[in-house]
Amino acid sequence: MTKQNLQSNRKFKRYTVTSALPYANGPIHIGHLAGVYVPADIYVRYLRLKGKDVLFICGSDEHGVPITIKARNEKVNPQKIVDIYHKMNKKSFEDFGISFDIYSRTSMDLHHKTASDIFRKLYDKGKLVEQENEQYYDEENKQFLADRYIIGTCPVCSYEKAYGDQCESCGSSLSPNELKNPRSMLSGNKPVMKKTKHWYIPLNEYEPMFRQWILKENKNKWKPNVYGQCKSWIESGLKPRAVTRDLDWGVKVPIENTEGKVLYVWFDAPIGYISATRQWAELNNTDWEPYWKDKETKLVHFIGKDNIVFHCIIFPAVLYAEGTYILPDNVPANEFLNLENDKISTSRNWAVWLHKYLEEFPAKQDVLKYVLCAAAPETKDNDFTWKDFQARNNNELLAIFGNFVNRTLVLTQKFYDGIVPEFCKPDKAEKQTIKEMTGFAERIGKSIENYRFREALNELMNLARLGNKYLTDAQPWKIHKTDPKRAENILNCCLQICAALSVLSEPFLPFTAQKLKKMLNISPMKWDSAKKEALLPRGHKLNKPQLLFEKIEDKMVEEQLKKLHIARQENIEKEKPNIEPKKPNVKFNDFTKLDIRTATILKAEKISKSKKLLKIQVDTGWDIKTIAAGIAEYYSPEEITGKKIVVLINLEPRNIRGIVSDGMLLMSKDNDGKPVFVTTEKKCENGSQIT
Ligand code: B3M
Ligand code: ZN
Repeated sequence: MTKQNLQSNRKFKRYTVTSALPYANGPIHIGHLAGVYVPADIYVRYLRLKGKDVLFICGSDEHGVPITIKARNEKVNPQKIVDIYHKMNKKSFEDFGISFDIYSRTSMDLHHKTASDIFRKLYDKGKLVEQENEQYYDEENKQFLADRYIIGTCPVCSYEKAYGDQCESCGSSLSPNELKNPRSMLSGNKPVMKKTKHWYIPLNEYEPMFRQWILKENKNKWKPNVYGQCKSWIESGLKPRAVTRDLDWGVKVPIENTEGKVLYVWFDAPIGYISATRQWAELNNTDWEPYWKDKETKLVHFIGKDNIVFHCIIFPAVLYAEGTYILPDNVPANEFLNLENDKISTSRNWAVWLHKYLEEFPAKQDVLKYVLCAAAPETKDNDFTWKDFQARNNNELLAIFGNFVNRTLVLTQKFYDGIVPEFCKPDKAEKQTIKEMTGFAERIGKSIENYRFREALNELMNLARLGNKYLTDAQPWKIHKTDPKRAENILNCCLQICAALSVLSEPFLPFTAQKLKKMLNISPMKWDSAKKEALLPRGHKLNKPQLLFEKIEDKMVEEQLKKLHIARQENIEKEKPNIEPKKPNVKFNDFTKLDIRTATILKAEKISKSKKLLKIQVDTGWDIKTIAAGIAEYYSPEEITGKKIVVLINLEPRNIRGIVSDGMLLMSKDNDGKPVFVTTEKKCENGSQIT
């Protein structure tokens, strides 16, 4: 990232740091962590070590159509879905060491009140535009259809299961009336167009404000990827944005006669940061407003790139229109993290789930946090691989950081019985090393303040490299008999570096920092104490050393990759419940015994004693056959006469209800379960072989 987005040195009284509220309809995965929560936690932990007043906010985003769809698929109430994942995600974050001050939720009453109060204030101030337009309506369910509840044929690629807002096959973003043959996901019926009223925030009216606030004031302060997205949104012309929806799950619209309408999820969700702050203030018996209304507060939103417009344009427009809130000082959005060179996908189960990782590696939170920070998609999409995870653990954490600390502490135990030795008349090497050590706190801090966390982490590792190299070069174990004074100076110097590491690693490796402080027998220190030349006084008693990291073997990597592929395969089968499970493999020779031909239906007739059967005569090119087919409930004899079909012609004849059926039509089922004929893409002569 260029040095252009240097943050101003303005001092703030307090910091409100938010991180995107994950939808409570699924677990947290490494993409969420790398994109949002790891950088946010590093930033907050650093600010706390600098003695700042910081409030770190998160919680579950519990409204929105994806949750209602999942609830519908699982035939439960949406509240049941959000209760499961709110609890799971809250615990995962806690176990992983993401240090929120509160993990709230938008289904709580206080949020409904906060969001509807803000909406109502905008409504009363005349800041919302009322518009009536036509929307798709499901007459059977007496419900307007949100975009995701409408499926149809994509106008771009003809994919038959495109959603009303997006085609997942070709990625086109769509609007419902562009879909061919639109169907309701609720009833399967064709929806009708019906008038409905909604409220809009006229973003276009705030264009001058955005041009000043973003395009001028934040041009060199916000990350280029964020600034660029906002710029194109503003330049393309801001339009009124709907802030209500026809849905029965969400924050009710606080206006008379709006039954069945709720606030648009992206109107209410960011207000969830505010309601979470109110909840935190109530729990801590303090005032919430300074964190959202005092200009001396620095507001920072940590999000992924898909949320930029909501946090830089829509939510600020709402707060600006409300009139008493501050706007974000920065929105350092990250790009996306891929997994093993493929997009992370919940639906395809292509992910490393945080709760699963914590089950398998209960004591390796810091390793994952380290790797996700080192591979963070700060300026472009990046890739997580288990090989890289193993390499960074073994070659960096273990071989540099862990190895340096362990050798220093073991040698101090061995030569000085775990007591910090004297440090007098140091050599040039010691003086130089200590001087260099004192410069890291400032550099790492600057990188963090500029949201360059990969750079900050690398600088932390440079401190460990400094110690590791100095110890290896100085070799105190060789001279401690011949030059005991020098050996004392060397180990004292190394111990000071270990102490500096215990302070400066806390934002990145909190569990390791805690362990290291325990071994050094020191209590938590402020960030700037690492600028001092001596953190550990002579004579200070150390505790017994223990290993900070352990080697990760190839076997672990192989196991994880295998799990990933199996999980994806299982998910494909699970995700398509109406897909018959695959039959056991057959040998090629078995297949070649089947004689499958193109054919034409010459004649069809109902059978008196059966509702299901039709007696069909087909010309197979080889002969004329009679076949009994169970399709009478779906097709009339007239409509199938003359149809080109495909037939298995060497099936042993069977007697079906008095008919000697001599062959089998090949058929499938459409999305509604109706039998459909298999046929060839182009017209073929009767008798053409299917191979
Ligand atoms: N629930 C998460 C997402 O888009 C969305 C963030 C809300 S932050 C207010 O992945
Ligand atoms: Zn498409």
